[in-house]
Order: sequence, then structure tokens, then C-alpha cells
Amino acid sequence: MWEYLLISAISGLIAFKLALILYRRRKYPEPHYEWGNIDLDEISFPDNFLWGAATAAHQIEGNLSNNWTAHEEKKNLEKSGEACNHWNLWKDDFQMLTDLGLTSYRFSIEWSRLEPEEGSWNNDALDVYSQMIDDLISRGIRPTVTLHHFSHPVWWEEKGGFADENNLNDFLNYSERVFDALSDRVDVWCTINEPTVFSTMGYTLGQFPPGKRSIRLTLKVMRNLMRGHAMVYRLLKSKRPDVRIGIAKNVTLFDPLNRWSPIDWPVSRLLDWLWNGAWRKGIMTGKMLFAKIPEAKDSLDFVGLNYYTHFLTGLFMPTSTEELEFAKRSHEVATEFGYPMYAEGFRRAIEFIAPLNVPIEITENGVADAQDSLRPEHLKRHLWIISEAIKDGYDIRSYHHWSLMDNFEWAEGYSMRFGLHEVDFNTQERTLRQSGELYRSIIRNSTSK
Ligand code: GCO
Repeated sequence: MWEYLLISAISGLIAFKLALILYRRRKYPEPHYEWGNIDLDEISFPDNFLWGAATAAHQIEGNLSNNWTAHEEKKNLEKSGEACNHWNLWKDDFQMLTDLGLTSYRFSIEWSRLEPEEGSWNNDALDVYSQMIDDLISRGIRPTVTLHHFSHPVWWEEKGGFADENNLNDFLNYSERVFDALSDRVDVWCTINEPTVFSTMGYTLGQFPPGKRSIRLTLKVMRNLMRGHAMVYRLLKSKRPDVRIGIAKNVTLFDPLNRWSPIDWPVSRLLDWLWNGAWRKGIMTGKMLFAKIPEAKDSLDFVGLNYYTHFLTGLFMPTSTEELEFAKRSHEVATEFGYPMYAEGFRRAIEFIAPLNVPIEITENGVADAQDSLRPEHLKRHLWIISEAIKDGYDIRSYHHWSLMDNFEWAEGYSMRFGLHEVDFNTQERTLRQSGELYRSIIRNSTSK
């Protein structure tokens, strides 16, 4: 008798697992296109579409002293040092924006420059950002400002940064100060860059400052980033309801390595939930990861989408980036970072954020490719995806290529080169890559129509 029961239970379980796999295979398809059959030149964009490039302060400005430089020291990483010396060369760099024909530029403000010690403010530095904005506007380029792109002052990190809810007021004060000085000319703001990358890289994988490895802290930081974003959104909107405030969200897709595996599926669904789903739910409902954050509900005037790739997940998930081995499908090309080029996922990422029901700005998309052998194709595929999505009714307003020039790629240092311009870090000479020329001509064709 009991054998019969056991056999029935096991077969029931197997049937259930199989049904679940079949259901998931349908519900979460992983499309791959025959790119050879697609005419990538068949693209069109609305007249008011904005063409841009993106950078971040710590990656380009040079000679900073912040949580990141402290981390570079502590972990004996490659130093960001002079970076692109953009703090001194910004005028020349802005000429490169003009030469490309860009109409939007996304960059970030470095909090550690403005408030190097708690409560003491450097107005000269704020004035430089103000001059940058005037210069961009005089060029007909929309300044798109990010308030927090991974870096902040050392004193704030020492207080616990985003790991302590009590610190959010400091972030709010800093944001308000910048906003008061610049919002007469800046209409589009991102509060925080990539909350999930910041929290997982800094608090789970330990590759970003503060180099911690704790799931409890990661979840705490995720919630506090949501709270910090919402606080800033509410305050700034109360000051100037006409500005548009959003966040830059990295949507990484998680697909099961083996689409028949009863193990790979739950891993991919769990990671997708932690990385993407919980965040979207927070914005849509004001509830996130077992916390109520009512002020987060509908706290976006637009959503910034950063898209790079999909991760293929399996049983052995890495616990540090050194162990990160990026799997790819046999028909996919690996980028220099190791992860595959998967432009099809860009459409999926757009579909994922669309229910937020606000306009979409592509705040980042690009590829590490020192030889520039993949970037032209990468650019064309991703622009084709946007063009198709717009035709299908998605409200996408801009595209910002990551990045204007090679720069300091965080834990990878200077080894990963994402620039439309190549940078010689000995001479600070910038040279437009072939993909930069391609981008320029796409913009020219699209705007002259
Ligand atoms: C991020 C950041 C950028 C990166 C870019 C390339 O995604 O980590 O927003 O600062 O440099 O994405 O990896």
C-alpha cells in the first residue's frame, strides 16, 4: 500500500514540476532573432526624440576623494586617479557632444565635491556644475542630471550611507541644495542610479564600497534607496512641479541556463524578482520587500532604463564577482565584459517597465569593446529595437549611449572600454571611434528627415 502511495506522490510531484516548467516556458519566453534577416537600417524616430550620451562624475572627473577612492585604497584596486580629467577638460568634452550632434547629455553631480565635510559646502564646485549647464544649454543640449551615481562623501559612508535610514536626510539636503541652484535650467533629473546594482554590488557581492557581504544589509539598503528616492522626489516636486524626476533603473534579465531544468527556473525567477520585480512593485504599490513605503507609490515622472544583457542562471550562483562566469547561448557573442550581447532583451526590458505608465528615457546602453569591433553592430541592433518599440506604441523619449568616452569602470578599473571616443589615459587625448562616427551619421539621418 505505502509503495503505491509513494509512487503516486512522486509521480504527482514530477507532473507538477513539469507543468510548472511548461507554464514558465510559455510565460517567460526568451526570444532570439535571426539578425541576418533584419534590415537594421530600417529605423525611424520621432522628430522630438533626443539623442544622448551618458557619463558619471566618479568615472570621468578625476582627483576625487569619496567612498569609491577609499574603497580603491582599501581593496587595493586600480585607482580612478585622474580619470578623464574631465573636471578641467569639460569644455572640450562638451564640444565632442556637439560634434556628435547630441541633444541630451546625462551626467552626475559629485556630492563629495559639494560637501567634502559634513555641513561645509563648496560653492565654487557647485558653480562649475552651473557653468556646465549653461554651456550645454547654449549648445542646444538638454542637461539630464543624476544626483547619486554610486559615489558619495567619505563622512557619509562612515555614518553608514544608505544602510541607515537616519542618513537619508543628508541625501535629501544635498539634493535640495543642488536642485535650488540648478533647477531653473535643468528640467530632467534622475535621483539615483541603478539602486539594485548599488545594493547588490556593495552589500552582497562586496565588489563596490563598502565591500560588505550580507543579505540582510542588502535588503535594508534596497528599501532605503527606495525611501531616499521617494523623499527626494516628493520634496523637489513640491518646489517645482513642472520638472520631471525619475530614476535610472538597470533592468538585467535572468533566464534559466537550461529551460527544462526544475532548478534553473526557480533561481532565475527569484533573482528576477529581487532585481526587477520587487523594485517595480515598490513604485507601483508603495510596498517593497516586506516594508511599506507609501511615498514611493507613483514617484516617477519618467523611468530611466539602463539595459545591457541577460544572465543565464543555474544552481551554482556566484557569491562574488570573481566567481562570475557569464554563460551565453551558442548563437550569442560574448562582450568584453564576458556577458553576452542580447539586444532582444532590450525589448523585454522595455515591456517590463512599461506598466509603470510613465514615459521611458533610455539612460544607458552600450558595450565594453576596446577594438570597437562589436560596438557598431551592438549600436545598430539596440537602436533598431527602440525604433520598433516606438512604432509599436511605447513612449520612449531619448537614448543615451554609455558612454561618451572610455572611463573608470568601477571594480574593473580602466580595463573595460565603453567609449564612443577612445581615451589615451597618458595624454588624455580623445579619438572618435568608428562606432562614434556611425552614431553621428544615424543621428544626422534621423534629424534631417
Ligand atoms: C553601471 C553604471 C555605469 C557603468 C556602465 C557600464 O551600470 O554600473 O551605471 O556607471 O559604467 O553601466 O558597465
